[in-house]
Amino acid sequence: MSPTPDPGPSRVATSRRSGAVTRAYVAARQRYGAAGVDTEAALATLAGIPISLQCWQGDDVQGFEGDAPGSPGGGLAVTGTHPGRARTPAELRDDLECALSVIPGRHRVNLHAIYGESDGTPLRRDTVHPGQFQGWVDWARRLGLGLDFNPTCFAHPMAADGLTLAHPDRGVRRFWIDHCRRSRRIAAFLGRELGSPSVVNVWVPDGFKDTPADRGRPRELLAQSLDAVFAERLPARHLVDSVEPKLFGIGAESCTVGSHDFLLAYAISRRKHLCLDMGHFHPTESVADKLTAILPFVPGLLLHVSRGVRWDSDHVVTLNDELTAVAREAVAPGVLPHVRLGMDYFDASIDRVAAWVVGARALGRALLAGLLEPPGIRAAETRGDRTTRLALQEEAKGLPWGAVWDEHCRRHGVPVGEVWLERVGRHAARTAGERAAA
Ligand code: RNT
Ligand code: ZN
Repeated sequence: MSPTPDPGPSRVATSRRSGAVTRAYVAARQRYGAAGVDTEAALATLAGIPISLQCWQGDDVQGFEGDAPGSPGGGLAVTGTHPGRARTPAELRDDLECALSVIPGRHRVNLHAIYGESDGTPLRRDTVHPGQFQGWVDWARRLGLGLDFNPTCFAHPMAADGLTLAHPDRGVRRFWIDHCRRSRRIAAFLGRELGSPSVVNVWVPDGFKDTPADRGRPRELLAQSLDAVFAERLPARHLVDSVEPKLFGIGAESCTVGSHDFLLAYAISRRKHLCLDMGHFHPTESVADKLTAILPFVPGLLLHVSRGVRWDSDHVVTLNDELTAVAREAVAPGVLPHVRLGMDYFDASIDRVAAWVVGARALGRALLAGLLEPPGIRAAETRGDRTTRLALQEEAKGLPWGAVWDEHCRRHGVPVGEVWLERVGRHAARTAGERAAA
């Protein structure tokens, strides 16, 4: 008789823990069932929602052009001096893999044009091409990930005036139009190679520090430039075009050319996706309220899930009221198929891999909480019973959604609870030496 292999103490602890997770889930499933919620259906829906992880969190928005300045510019600012910044595509992918290994579900990665890899040709905005993203495609294919894309219209001498697509000089505009056109081709390449449409999101920092004398002409130019960017017809099954408005940026406090009103109107008139970045509005404005207000008039929405603190500070996303409210709106049955989710923040003050994980797990929890909303809340509203609606909304906050989230993590083979920190810590320890040496 062959001896039973000793599972070892940590294996035993894990399976005990796993049993506890399942028992808590079974109890939660019953509790939710009593409230009319099918937790299995919620978990199945959650498993099908991809989150696009922003590659730029891993290296403080520096990219691989080689001559990148310390700051990303364009009104963006990365703060913090935490060690361990990824400096090469291999390091960045290694870090992303670590983050993805502790985020439950099948997700995506969001690239910027500055993250290409030289294929013998120099990395330049005006010549960037699909071949420079072959390494990302190979990697994404191996991991079963989709890739999204962004032209990088900042951190460049041609953006030094704070104007790109809306610049009064035709040559400068042409430069950025070319860059954005090339970016669309790269996105189409990513979408075709990976069999999943790539969202190509155009954000330009164009704006004025002080009161402009003419707000009209730059907007006319931006519309013309965007029309030129989108003129080439590329297959919708390979890419999704999106434009991202913004309230203001540092050094562009008095007027943003691509303001919310302007790009909302542009997206509606040109049938483009609109990107709603949670840090791009007045702090008391509800981004959650915008989804159903805009969606009937555009083909879809891209959410840049972020956390502004006093301004568009791009703090790591946490499970706060705003996130819960946005996620609740995003998972509504008529909305979810038309919304794509991407993270957008960059924090260099803490471990960068942990920053990805904290934000993505927070968003996952928020989405799940939305999917687990008891139907009695809507029913009460339908019959005009506002008292019950309010009471049930409050009671729902105390339902055991945490146990359902833990089960989601268990089923997807990722650590339950804070155990993920150990894996990220080991990764940081493994990479610290080589990154400190350079
Ligand atoms: C800037 C926009 C934009 C960028 C990224 C790097 O305010 O939010 O989406 O953060 O493209
Ligand atoms: Zn954004």
